Amino acid sequence: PFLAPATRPWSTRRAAVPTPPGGARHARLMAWVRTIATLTEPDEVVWVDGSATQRQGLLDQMVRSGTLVALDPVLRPGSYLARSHPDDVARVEDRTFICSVDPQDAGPTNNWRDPSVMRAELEGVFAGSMRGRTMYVVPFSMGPLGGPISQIGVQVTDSPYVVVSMTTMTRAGTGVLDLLGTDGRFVPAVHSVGMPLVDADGDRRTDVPWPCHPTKYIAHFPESREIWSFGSGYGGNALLGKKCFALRIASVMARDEGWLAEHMLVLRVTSPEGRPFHVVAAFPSACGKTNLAMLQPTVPGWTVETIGDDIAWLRPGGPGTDGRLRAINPEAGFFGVAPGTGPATNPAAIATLTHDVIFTNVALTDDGDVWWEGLTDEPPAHLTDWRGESWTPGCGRPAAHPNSRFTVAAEQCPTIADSWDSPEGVPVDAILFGGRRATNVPLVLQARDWAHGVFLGATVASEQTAAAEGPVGVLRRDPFAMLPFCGYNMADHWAHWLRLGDTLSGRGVPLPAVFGVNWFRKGADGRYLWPGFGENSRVLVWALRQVEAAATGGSATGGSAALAVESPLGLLPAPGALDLGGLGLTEEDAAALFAIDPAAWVEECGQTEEFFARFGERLPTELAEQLAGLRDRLGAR
Ligand code: SAT
Ligand code: MN
Repeated sequence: PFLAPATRPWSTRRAAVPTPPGGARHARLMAWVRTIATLTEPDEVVWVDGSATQRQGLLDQMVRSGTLVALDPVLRPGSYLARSHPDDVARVEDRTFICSVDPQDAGPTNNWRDPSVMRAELEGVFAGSMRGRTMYVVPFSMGPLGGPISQIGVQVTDSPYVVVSMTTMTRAGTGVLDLLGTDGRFVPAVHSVGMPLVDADGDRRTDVPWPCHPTKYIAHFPESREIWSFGSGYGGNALLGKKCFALRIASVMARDEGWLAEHMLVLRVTSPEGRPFHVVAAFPSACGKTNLAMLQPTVPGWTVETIGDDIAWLRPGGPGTDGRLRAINPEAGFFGVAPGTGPATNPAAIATLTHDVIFTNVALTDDGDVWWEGLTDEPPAHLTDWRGESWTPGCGRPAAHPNSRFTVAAEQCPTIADSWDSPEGVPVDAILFGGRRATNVPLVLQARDWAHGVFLGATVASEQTAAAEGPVGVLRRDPFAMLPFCGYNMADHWAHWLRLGDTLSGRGVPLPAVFGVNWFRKGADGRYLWPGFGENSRVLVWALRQVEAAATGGSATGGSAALAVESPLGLLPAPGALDLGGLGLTEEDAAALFAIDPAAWVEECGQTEEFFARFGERLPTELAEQLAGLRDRLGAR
């Protein structure tokens, strides 16, 4: 139960909120910071200015306190290793709450909590939660400062690890306060690790390297655009600009304001003729988004550059533009999974990680460098594992946690596009949706039109693997790869996509082409049919040639040089139009990559119907029609 600050015995010290650099111009911001400081009772309040000096000071302080290990300055300059509490290693979906006034607005796929009940609960847990600690105030911009698609947030946190991570992952510091002026809009985000250093009797306790709390709250208030996060220091739970703001809260802002906040990578692809294309792609976790974002194409003459690897904000271009959908990467860094990242799978990521990286939960080598499964074929003879214990090959434990991460500035990536931080964003030519599907879904297909594309997005699923809970082979539905990230009713999200398409078409603005892709189809013998990684460029080339054909007036399916053929699922590459040569594929493999089994698809339509039924009347009729159309084409009606 909430204890009013005045009745708490330890509340004699109230932290003074210092004037931020540039002056206390924004009355609402100052009042909010004072309110949070009064509730959480830190020893001190510090404004994060974004300077290298302040950042280095925090890094040095964390080395002294044992939160960070400084890596060897020659092998890995400017880099550090953090080891988290063993129970604070991932997002906590069952403790992630959408606190909309109406439960229907959260929808059947989110954990809903009554906002007033949650507020009271949060006041209880945050009361005095920063005692003995410093409260940092981090003003940050998602997207280039002042850009037409960008948004501002302010996070308070008692974790220096979160501060330095936020200064890498977002544009943080005093420039954001200047932009906010006296009454600019910002999303307030409160974060505490939930382990005060002074107890109710006023006794101090010693800190631990990774403070956290067993009971976590990742709470979102979509109507008031607020975030409250308690008990965790892990990225997706604690770096509140990322999933909490840039996806859950931003998706609600986008719904209300006519734009999109999506779980998508952003690529710039240039053809041999020098024509640039921009592609966004949504994939669920563990489906290779970072690898595709940093893809090294194998198709001669084509180049691929990185713009973003996790989140895209898309907005119709304003006055003075052609009005097409434009995308930015709202982040400024990558928070990528380390295991499986190696010179063969993602050389650009390896080159990105040579300096100035914060690693979390990877293994430490005896000479002060890092290692994880997949970095090299053979592990070193001895390591310190992610828990800080001695490790030797064959000991039966992974050296790095499977969700161990790197945090690094986007501009360190050798394949980063010049336009990656363009404030206006880049025009979107193609949208890809994909999951991990051993069966049914072809390597690539194109949606017939926008509504069909929304249907492809709404029906994204990934097959359950043995590694996750639940029976193997069962489809986990992950519409738009947004299942854990949509801040409102998923069916309303589909309706919003349909509406946006209507709006743009109504203005005569061309819409991006939409494709479904699947790198993970397996043969009858259980082998992956497709080599993936750099060879995925072959699929991009086919898709973008389709985009080009449509733009030059050629029909996608017509004519003798047709690139595509009709199928019940959508447009497939015409024979020979997608180059499969030189990959060692047998003819059966090549056919199996695109095979459509009508009986299996009729079965899958039944599962889609069940899934759609969860949304009741909120399901847009267009999607029910798409499902009926698919059944018709399969001959199932
Ligand atoms: O949620 S995180 O950003 O920490 C990682 C992810 O799931 O993409
Ligand atoms: Mn993600």
